[in-house]
Amino acid sequence: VPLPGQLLAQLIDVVGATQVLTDPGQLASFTTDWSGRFVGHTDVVVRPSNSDEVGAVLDLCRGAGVALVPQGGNTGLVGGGVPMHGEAVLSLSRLGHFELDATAGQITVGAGVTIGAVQRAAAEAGWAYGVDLGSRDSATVGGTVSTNAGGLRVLRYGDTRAQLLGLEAVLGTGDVVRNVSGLRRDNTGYQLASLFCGAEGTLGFVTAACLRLVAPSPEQVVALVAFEGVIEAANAASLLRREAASLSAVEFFVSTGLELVCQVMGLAAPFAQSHPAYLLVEGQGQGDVVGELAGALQALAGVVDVAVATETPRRAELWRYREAHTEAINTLGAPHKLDVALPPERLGEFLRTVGATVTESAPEAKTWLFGHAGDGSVHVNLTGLAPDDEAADDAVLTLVAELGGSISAEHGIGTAKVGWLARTKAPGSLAAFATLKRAFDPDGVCNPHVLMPPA
Ligand code: 2HG
Ligand code: ZN
Repeated sequence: VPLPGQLLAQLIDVVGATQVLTDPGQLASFTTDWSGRFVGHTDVVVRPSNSDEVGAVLDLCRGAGVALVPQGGNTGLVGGGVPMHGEAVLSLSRLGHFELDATAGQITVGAGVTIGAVQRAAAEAGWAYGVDLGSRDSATVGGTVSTNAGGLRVLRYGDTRAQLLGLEAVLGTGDVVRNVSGLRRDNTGYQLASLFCGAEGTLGFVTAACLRLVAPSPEQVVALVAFEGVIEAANAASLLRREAASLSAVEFFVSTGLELVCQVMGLAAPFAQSHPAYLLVEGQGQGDVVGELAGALQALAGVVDVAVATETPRRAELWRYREAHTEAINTLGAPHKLDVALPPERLGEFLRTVGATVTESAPEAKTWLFGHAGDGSVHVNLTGLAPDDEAADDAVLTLVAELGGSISAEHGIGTAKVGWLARTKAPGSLAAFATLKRAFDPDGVCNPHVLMPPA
């Protein structure tokens, strides 16, 4: 659908000519996602600077029957923030409002503020923010709220929903939900903030959020633990949770991923020998985190080698073996990215069999496994596939559903997994989703191809 001519002029009236982009050169970075797999197209990117402007842009687009895709840091990885069907792009990166309450331990920020900026502001005020992820300096508050991003410390602090004390959002109806006062206890009816968290921009657009901060952790330790097999590593991931109260992360990877990371990043291998599976285990707190972690590691079976770090640079080096997976895998060509969850007692079985499942359905594909094993979630990256060849994705997600897991543990559904949502969601839940969508976005202009097919 071509953009109605007068719409551009009206959008310029609201946000100014410099914030309505139509030049193809300027549009390119908004139409391709970070991984390179999702390549969309659009006629216009609109960049409002506050929630009133967001509301006005939404009103104009609704009136003209033009759908909008909201975009933050464009690091979502499942095609939820790129205009795959020619939608207009609503870039929220200019919403930079910032307000920290050091007494209450909370921060109210605009949707465009990055997670890294929240972390740094929290640290300066003697607090910390519980969510951390590799894309911290690109990913924004609006995007992480809308996708309910998890990241590296879900095990300890929960996902983004668990940090959310309040929210401001413009609904598809034009109504504005504004509750960023952030009282810790507010038990007064429907939790609209929670509803917007994970809605992926399908009900309206998050413009600001109030987030809880947590106590800082002056004592930190990281151990890289090598295992004789993936089953042993998976069992250990589950057991560790009850062995150390200061446990803050348990991340998994295997020998092929580690070798690729070392080769692409030019890093020395952590151990003299290669091992089948690894856990990066982190403890954080204000007490004897080293002693606690040492005790916890002794309780594990199948450990063949351990490297421990307490000093910041060495801890960062060990983390890099895990965090650099995403970047290293992207050098092999745009991967297919799945982020699945399994019940803890099925995780080992999944990790052991998923590679063969992929090979059966797509012999040319290569499987990369890494992720947040401490909370039962794992990233399955597939390389060597055409962007739209979904046979291997289907095989993996079918296995996940058979094992009682979830087709998305942390990145959300986006456009990538719409076709599989019904595998693990019952008809009653899907009907309730559709009812909410109709009520909040009756004209279907808010990210209409994401999460569910358009009505
Ligand atoms: C991570 O855990 C991110 O590093 C990205 O969620 C996962 O690249 C991926 O598939
Ligand atoms: Zn992840």
